[in-house]
Amino acid sequence: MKNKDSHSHVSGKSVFIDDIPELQGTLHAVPVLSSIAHARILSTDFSEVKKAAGVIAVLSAKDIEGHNQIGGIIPDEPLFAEEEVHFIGQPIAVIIAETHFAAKEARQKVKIEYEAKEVITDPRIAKEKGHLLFPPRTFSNGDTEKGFQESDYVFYGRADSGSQEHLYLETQGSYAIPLENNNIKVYSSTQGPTLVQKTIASVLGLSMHHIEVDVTRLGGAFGGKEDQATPWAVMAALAVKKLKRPVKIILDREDDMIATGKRHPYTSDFKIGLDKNLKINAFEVSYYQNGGAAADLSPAILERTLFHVTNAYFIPNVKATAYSCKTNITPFTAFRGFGGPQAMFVMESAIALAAEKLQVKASEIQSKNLLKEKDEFHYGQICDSNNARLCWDTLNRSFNIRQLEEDIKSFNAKHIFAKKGLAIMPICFGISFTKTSMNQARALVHVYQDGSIGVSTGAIEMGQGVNTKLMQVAASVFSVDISRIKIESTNTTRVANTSPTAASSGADLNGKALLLACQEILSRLKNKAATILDADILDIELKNEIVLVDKNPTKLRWETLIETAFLDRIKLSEVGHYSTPTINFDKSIEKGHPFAYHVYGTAAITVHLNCITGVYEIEDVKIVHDFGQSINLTLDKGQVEGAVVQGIGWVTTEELDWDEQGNLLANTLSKYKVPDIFSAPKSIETIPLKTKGSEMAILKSKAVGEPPFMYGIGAFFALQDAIKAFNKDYSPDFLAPLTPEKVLLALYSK
Ligand code: LUZ
Ligand code: MOS
Repeated sequence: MKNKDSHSHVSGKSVFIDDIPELQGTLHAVPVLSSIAHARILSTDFSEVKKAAGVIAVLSAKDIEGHNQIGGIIPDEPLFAEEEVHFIGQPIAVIIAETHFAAKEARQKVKIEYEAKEVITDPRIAKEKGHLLFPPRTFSNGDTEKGFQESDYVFYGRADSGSQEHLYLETQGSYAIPLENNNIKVYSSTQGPTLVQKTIASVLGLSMHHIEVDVTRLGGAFGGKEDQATPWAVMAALAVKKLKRPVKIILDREDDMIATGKRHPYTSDFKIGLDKNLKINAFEVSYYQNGGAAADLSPAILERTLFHVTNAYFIPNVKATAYSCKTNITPFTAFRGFGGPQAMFVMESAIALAAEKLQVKASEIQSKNLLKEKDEFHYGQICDSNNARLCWDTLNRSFNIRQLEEDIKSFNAKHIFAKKGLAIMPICFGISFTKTSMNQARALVHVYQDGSIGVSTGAIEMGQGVNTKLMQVAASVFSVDISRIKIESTNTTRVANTSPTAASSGADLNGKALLLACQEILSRLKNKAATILDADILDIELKNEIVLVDKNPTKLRWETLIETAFLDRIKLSEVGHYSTPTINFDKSIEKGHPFAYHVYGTAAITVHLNCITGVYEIEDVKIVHDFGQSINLTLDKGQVEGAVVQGIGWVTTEELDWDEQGNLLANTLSKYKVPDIFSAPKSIETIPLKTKGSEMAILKSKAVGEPPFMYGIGAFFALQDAIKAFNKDYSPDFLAPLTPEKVLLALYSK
C-alpha cells in the first residue's frame, strides 16, 4: 500500500498550515529576533514599529499574563528575552500586522540598545569555564583501567561531528483562532501537540482545557518540531488572547534557519584498547555536546548519546561521560537519531583510528566485535538476538562484498586521478523514549452506523506515513477494506496527553493503542454475530467484510453486522490505551532495560572521488536492514532511503558554522548544501533481513524512522578510504562533515 497522502501531495492538494482557508480578520505575526549573541538589553523602542502601516500591536514579555517560560525539561528559556539575550535569533517580541509583509517591513524599525557580553560558541571553552546546562552523566560497565592494562594496543583520538539543519520543507508555523469563552483553537506544525497545548496554557495563564491543538500533517519535521514548534504557536495564541482576532505566524526560511535549533555538534575525546585478536577490550569517551543557550531537549539527547556509545558492538569495559555545554547559539534540539549518531560517529572513528594504526581493515575490527545474543549492553539491558551478526553476514554474502573490494582495488590501480573507497557501517538503535513515562499512547475509534470507521490517535503525520500504517492496523483487525478507514487530524480534545511523535515510536505506540481499541470493538461485534448466527463466539471470524463461522462464510456482511449492532445499542466507539511493558531505567545507577527492542542493520557505502577537484559522488549504498516483519515495505524502504541520504548529508556536505560573534554563516539555502538528486547515491539497495520482529513492535513491524540515518556515517569513512588510495601520507582526522574542500586538502596533505 502506498502512502495514502501520495496523490494529494503530488497534486498540491494536501493541506499544511498556510493552506488553511483564512478566517475574516486574520492577522499575521513576525517575530523580533536578537541580532546579538550575548548582551544585556538596555532598552527596547517599538514606537516607530507601532506607527508603521498595517501594524496592530507589538507584544513582548510584559504582555505575558502567565509564565514567560517555555523550557520543556529544564525551565531555563523565556518565550521573550527580558533583561538579557543569549543567542542570535532569540525572540524579543512579536509584531502583529494586517499582512505578513507589513509586519516584516515594520520589523526594520525596531530599536534595541544592547550592552554586549562575552560570546562563547566553542563547547570546550564553555566546559573549561564551567558553563554547563546541567550536570554531566557517566555510563559505565566493567573496569576500563583493567581493560586498558590487559590490552595489547591502546589509541587515543578526537572526533568532532557537526550540526545539521532540519530543512523541513514546511517552515515552522501556527494559526490560532479565538473561540468563545476565552478558548483558543491552535493549528500548529508540531510533533508534540500536547506540549504546545501545555505551554500555551502556562504562558497565557490559562488551563490546558482552554486550548485545543489540531494537526493535520507536517511538511517534514525530523525532530525539528518536537520542541521547537512551540514558541511560534505560543506567540500566535498570545496575540489571539490580546487581540481577539485570528493570528497566523509562518516563519520565512531565513528566520527559521537563524532562530530555530538544529542537531547538536559534538566534540569528543576517546581512548580505545584492543587485544591481538582485534577484540575491543576497553573504551573510554568524553563527549562535549554543544547545547546552545538553553537546555531544550539536550538532557534527553545527551542520555541517548550515552546509550549508543558502543554502536553495534559488545565492549566489556566502557566508561562514557557526557557534558552539555552552554554556548551562545540557538538551543540545539532533537534531530533524527537524537544524539545516537553523534555517539556512533565517535565509536566508528575509534575503530578507524585503530585500523589505521594496526594496518588492518576497519571491517575486521567491526566484525570481530559485533553484539551477540545475551551480551549485556553497558546500561544493563541484555541483547536478545544475533541480528547484528545476521545483518553483517547477509550483507557480505548477498552483495558479495569481497568481490566489491577486489573491484575497487583494481579500479584504483587503473586510475591515477580517480579513486574509489568503501566502508561498512553496522548500526544498532534502541527503540523507546529513553524517558520511560513517555512510552504511552491513546487512540479513539468510532465505527459509524454505515460501517465506515474514524480513527484518532496521538500520532503526527509528517511525511513518514504513520497514518497509512494506522489505516492498515485498523483494517487488519476488522478485516475491512482500507477505504472504510479515515484517519482524523491529531487533536488534543479527542486524544489527550500525547507524547510527541518522536523516537521512531509513533507507529508502535499509537498503533498498539489503536489495535487495542479495535480489538475491543471487534469482540463486541463477534459477540453480536454469534447471537445473530446462533454460533459459538469462538468460532466467529471476520474476513474481508464477511462473517465466518468455523471458517465458513455466512450471509452476514460487515455493514449489516454494524447496523444490527447499532440498533441493538452496542457501543461502537472505544478508547485504546497502550503503555510499553517491561521497560525501566534507574538513573541512580544508570542501569535498566530502557528499550522495547533494538533495530539492527549493516550498510556498505561506495564513493567515487575526483582527486583533482576533491569532488565526490556516492556511488552506491547496499543495505541489509532488520525491519522485523514489515507491514509496509514500500514505506519502510522509503524511510531507509531518505534516512541514508540525510545521514550522508550530515557527514559530507551539510556544514553549519558560527563566527566569533555567534552569527550562523550558512543562514540561507544558497549557503547550505543539502543533498539533492544529483548528490544522492546513484543507487540504494535494501534487503530486508528476515527476523521474527518484536512483540512490542506494531504487528512485529519494527520502528524505522531513525535507525537507518546512521548508515550515512559510512560515507565519511568511505571517503577517507578513497583519499588513502590516492595519498599515502594522509593521516586521517575525524572532523565531520568531510566537505569537498576538506577532501581536496586531505588529498594533498603531508
Ligand atoms: N525524543 C525524546 C526522542 O523525547 N526522547 C527520546 O528518547 C527520543 N529518541 C529519539 C528521538 N526523539
Ligand atoms: Mo525525533 S529526533 O523528534 O524522533
